[in-house]
Amino acid sequence: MDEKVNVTDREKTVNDETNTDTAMKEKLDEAEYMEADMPEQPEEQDGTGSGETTSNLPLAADQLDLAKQYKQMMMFYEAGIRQLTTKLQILNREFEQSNDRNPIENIKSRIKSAESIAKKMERKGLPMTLSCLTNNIYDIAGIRVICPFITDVYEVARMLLSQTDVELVEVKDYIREPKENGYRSLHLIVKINVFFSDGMRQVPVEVQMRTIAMNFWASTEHQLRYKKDKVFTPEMHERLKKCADIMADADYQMQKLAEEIHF
Ligand code: 0O2
Repeated sequence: MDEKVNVTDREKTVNDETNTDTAMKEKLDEAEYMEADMPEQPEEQDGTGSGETTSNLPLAADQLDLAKQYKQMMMFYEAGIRQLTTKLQILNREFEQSNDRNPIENIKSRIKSAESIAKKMERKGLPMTLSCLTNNIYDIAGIRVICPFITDVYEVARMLLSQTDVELVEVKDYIREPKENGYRSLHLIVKINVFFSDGMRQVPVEVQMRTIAMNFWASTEHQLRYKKDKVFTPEMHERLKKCADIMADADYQMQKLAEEIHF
């Protein structure tokens, strides 16, 4: 997570590995009263042959510290979601005022679960550190925006990205280029400025934008896919893809109707 805070404040942040390392070393130094929780270590495990015992295992206190930092980090992502949701709600309300209809049907948000984060980091071969997490995983905070028409998706995206405190990091346009299985959606990774007591942070948020029809397909497909004990045959994949194409055609027809009546 990008931070625009001064050097003194930076020392307090969750991203500072050096700080974490120092804290870890301090905890190791005062480990005496923690020994009850530690498994016995064989002698000379530091490989120096000095006969002194050292431990590289995390201590309960370190883990508590880490848990605290993780919680704080999640609070930053939560704040990013709130800020972005408010922006989208304001745009929706403003559009309604001038066009008598809403370009946003629904906004949903989620923080990625610790389990999903760990799986993703493993899949990407990333070490399980907080700094690695914040620097490489950009969909911890996620917002899903559902719009009636395809043009609404692009208009809401345009209005959002025109704001100076929203920085575009990445676009994946699965509407123009759908996934092989038929998945359609516009994915944006943005960084949003959020002010905290010690300064401003740029919080990354993944925004998935799609139509009601695209969302119907994605939500039902997701439910079917997560029945892990069931195997999908190629014929079933084909049928799912066909459903996605039907949804795409419905979107196209609705869009044409809207244009014909100058919606
Ligand atoms: P969840 O539970 O939604 O968080 P990258 O992040 O760039 O390294 P990734 O994760 O493959 O690579 O990115 P991509 O392709 O942009 O897809 C990320 C998210 O899009 C997924 O999140 C889904 O929410 C959604 N998505 C992508 N493909 C499909 C699909 O075929 N069907 C459905 N229903 N959703 C899809 P997660 O992390 O898988 O899960």
